[in-house]
Amino acid sequence: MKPATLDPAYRIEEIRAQFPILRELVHGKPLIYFDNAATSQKPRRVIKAVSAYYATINANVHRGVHTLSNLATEAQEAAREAVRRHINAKHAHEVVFTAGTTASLNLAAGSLAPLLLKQGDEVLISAMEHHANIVPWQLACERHGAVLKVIPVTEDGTWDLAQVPFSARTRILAISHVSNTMGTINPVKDLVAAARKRGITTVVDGAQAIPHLLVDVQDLGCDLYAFSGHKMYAPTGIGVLYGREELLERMPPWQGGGEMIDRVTFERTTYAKLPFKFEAGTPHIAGIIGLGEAVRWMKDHHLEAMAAHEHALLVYATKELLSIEGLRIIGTAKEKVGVISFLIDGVHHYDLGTLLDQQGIAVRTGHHCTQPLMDRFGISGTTRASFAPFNTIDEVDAMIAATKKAVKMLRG
Ligand code: 7TS
Repeated sequence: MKPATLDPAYRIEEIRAQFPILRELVHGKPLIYFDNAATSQKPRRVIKAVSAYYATINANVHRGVHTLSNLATEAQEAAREAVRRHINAKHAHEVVFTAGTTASLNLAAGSLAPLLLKQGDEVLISAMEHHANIVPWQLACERHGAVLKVIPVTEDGTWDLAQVPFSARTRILAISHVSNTMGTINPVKDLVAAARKRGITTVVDGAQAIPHLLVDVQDLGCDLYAFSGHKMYAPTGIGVLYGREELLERMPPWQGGGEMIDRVTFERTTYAKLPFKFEAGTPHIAGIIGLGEAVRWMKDHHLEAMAAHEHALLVYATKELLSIEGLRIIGTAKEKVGVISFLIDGVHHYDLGTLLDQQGIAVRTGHHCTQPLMDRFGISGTTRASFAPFNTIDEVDAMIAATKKAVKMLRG
């Protein structure tokens, strides 16, 4: 039975035609790619934009007076403006390019800590954070004698809002918008508002939200918002740290080097204006241009329509998976993106992942860089399927059939 929620107006074949990788075979089978939360596939437009940069305007940016350098600079800054519009930042200089979410969060922690943290102060995160939103804060706390506090997670995989350990010493709140392991869409706006009332600086890890939700940083009200290009159809090695202008102005630079300075002497260096103060060295120009094109692609193909399609796949896959005896889903919140983590009695996730791969089906297995969340549920890992706009009901059916077959085999 196909679900009635699949929109017949959604032009899935047109979307699929834009992803060259979908023509690849894996173990002789057509690729079924359900590992989109790890990294998304790239539409042809993005691949073309990257190669066109190298083939026609490759030069360093913000440096030369020569034509190519000016063209590369224009293309880079047009991408910054595209990203600004996409997340509704007030100013383009509030968009800082980094190497990815991990780099953005390290920048945030590395720069905010000396500004805000003193002995005995507290940084508040949640129990569902990716390691990239745990370890940088741990390092910062260790350096400054601060303490890491954690918002607990309920059985269905949401924040326990009755137990948010705000205190008079909380200086920073760093939380994910969407859980990479469970797909939970968190009530970020409410928690950010509560934190800001207390004068707490707020940092949001948007790595898993940005591919699926229309993110409006002004509406969310957060101070900093981090994300990666490669999870939103852009190349690897490029990401963003959005920052509210007033805060970015106050934050000290994180890395030093070329292009982030105003004037250097051996006695004293003054820094460039935003965003360049935080962009030391030659940037990933091709990646930035690819990110700009990915943002335009998402707009042209209506992110909301794509997200609605992913949601229909989520509802269908959840129902079908639950028909497998002994299967348990980790993360059953009402508000979710198209991510399902599951466990099956008597079946190791690694074995299941390997057998699915033999059928051409790519899923992720393991702890998903959320070991404390695994500890919370008393498990070592899960199998995770994560959906994209090009996935189909037939592909979900193939995964269910392959899973049932694998379960039979593994249980003997
Ligand atoms: N934060 C979240 C919520 C993530 O999901 C990830 C990557 C990161 C931070 C780090 O992003 P990076 O681009 O700097 O690596 N998450 C995953 C995942 O779920 N499977 O592979 C990578």
